[in-house]
Amino acid sequence: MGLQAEWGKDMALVSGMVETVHGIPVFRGFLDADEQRSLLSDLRDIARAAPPFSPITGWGKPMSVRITAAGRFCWYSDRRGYRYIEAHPATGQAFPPIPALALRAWHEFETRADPDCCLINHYREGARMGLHQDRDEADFSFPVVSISLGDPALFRIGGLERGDPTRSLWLYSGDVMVLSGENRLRFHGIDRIKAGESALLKDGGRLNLTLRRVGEM
Ligand code: MD3
Ligand code: FE
Repeated sequence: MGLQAEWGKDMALVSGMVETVHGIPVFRGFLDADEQRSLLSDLRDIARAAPPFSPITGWGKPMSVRITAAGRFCWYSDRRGYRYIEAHPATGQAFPPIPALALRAWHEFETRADPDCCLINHYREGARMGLHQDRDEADFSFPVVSISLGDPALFRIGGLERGDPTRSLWLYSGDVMVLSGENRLRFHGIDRIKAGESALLKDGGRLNLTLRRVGEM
């Protein structure tokens, strides 16, 4: 996991690939194939205990993305509006613990505290996520760490206002993106999924994990 440094005679070669968009680092292949399979197996257990659901938007329409979570908090929406919840809407149970591999990824970027939410978004073919800001968390000084698994997704990122110009990039299985500082409040969304590209998920599609701190310290 992470960036491999190879020490030569008088220099360090960094073999991990880092791209930036708007100054946001995207760590390509941060999780190798074995790590992706291992994380996926943890996510299957989580989905059994806390079945994914489609939140209902303020307009009364179900979202195309299915959501569940690990950790204390899960994002939720119904006709009354959106909020973070601490019990699964169907089972009434607390959400399962955050997978160790996801925690390890977070700790490569943030050591002040553990995340208290690992939101799990499941995109099937045709699913998308409209442009939005994530601003219902208590402390924006904590980053959001995103992990992509499965089929590629066309990610769009803009500025601090909805109408600001946007840029797009593809996120691939194993990629990790870190949103911190001024980037934490940028508008962003997922325009589409390129189905059938990755064999990681048995039925295809994409999973995205976002590690965050929702509550107060
Ligand atoms: C940029 N998820 O769950 S992850 C979300 O791929 C969400 O499922 C998308 O947006 C997905 O809220 C994008 C990357 C991401 C997450 C949070 C951000 C980008 C962000 C917060 C601020 C700016
Ligand atoms: Fe978001």
